[in-house]
Amino acid sequence: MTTLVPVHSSGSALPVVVEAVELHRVAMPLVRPFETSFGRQTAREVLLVRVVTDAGDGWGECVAMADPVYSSEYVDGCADVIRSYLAPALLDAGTVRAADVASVLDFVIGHRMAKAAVETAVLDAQLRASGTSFGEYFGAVRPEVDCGVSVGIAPDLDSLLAEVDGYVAEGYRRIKLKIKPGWDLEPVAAVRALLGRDALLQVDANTAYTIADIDHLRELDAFGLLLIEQPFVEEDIAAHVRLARAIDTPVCLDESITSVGVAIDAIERDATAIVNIKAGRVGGYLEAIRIHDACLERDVPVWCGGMLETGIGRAANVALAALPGFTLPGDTSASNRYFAEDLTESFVLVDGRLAVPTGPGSGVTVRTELVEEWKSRPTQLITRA
Ligand code: NPQ
Ligand code: MG
Repeated sequence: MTTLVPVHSSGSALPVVVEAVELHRVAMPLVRPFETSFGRQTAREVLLVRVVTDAGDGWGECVAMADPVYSSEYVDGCADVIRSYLAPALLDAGTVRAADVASVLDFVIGHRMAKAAVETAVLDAQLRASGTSFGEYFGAVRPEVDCGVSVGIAPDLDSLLAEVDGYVAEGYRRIKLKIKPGWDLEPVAAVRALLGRDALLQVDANTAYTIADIDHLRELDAFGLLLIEQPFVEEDIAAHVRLARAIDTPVCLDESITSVGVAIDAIERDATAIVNIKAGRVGGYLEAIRIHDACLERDVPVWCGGMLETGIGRAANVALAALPGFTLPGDTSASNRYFAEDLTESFVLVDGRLAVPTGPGSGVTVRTELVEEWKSRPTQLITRA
């Protein structure tokens, strides 16, 4: 069992001086295309941040996609804001702890995914130097986490059922189906019939519906879903309140939740009964923990979202998902759900769970030769002016 260590215990909060920031771009082929209401992905274009500090190196993975279709942030934009603003501010900040990074970067509005990657890299360096794991630092209470899997929109029902069947055979404890208008009631009915009544099943619309669809979405109540995730545009909390009043299926926000303040507001307005926590979307793991704490205090269940992370981001997500309020299986799937080969040790599903890494920092080793071999852009090095 993981030992509980307070987040600000002195040993793990030894500050570091950031001497350089490296930006690595890697193109990772996906084992199968991943289609959502916002498009079809065949590869994961990923931005990695490495900080070089006086106490050693640290890595952070940026969750932004190549194109601004899930969020306004995207890889080139993140690389630019880090190179032009975030890295120079960090290099000028002197000694910093991860807990100081948000205030150092606060002068930049938004750009949470870029900030999260930078903060995570500093946290990784700091914890590697002090011999503390992410799990210990975050307050993990279990050595492994229950895993679900997110299933893309398929070309037809037969291929959807075959894909879901494969994941069930691998041991996933919860299935999430991507839905959109024209791909909702039928696939959900077919998958519910395949899985049986008791299996955990949920859907994610990635903002594809409008309030004109409320009567239609109510038909999902027939399928005993755990939740419906983000049916409407991220800015429209009120529309989610209206749906939540009309439907029995719990409403869960993803894209809308950008900070602990927004999370509390959405909970208090009954727009969301369950919260999807993605550290990248909210500016980092420290803000993600604040959202977890606020939800736990209000008896709102949370689960850990996923952004097709490599092992670098996956390691941190698995540690986060080991906090006590994460009572639902997350999108923390095994490495082989997305990639034939990962940038770190593979995360392998055992009895539907992934183990929380126990080594210092993220606990995984970045395979720098693969980062080099698969790079899709020249590496950028940012040092003090
Ligand atoms: C979600 N993730 O919960 C997101 C959306 C998503 C696992 O369903 C490339 C990079 C493709 C990030 C496709 C899951 C992606 C991506 C979907 C994120 O809404
Ligand atoms: Mg989602």
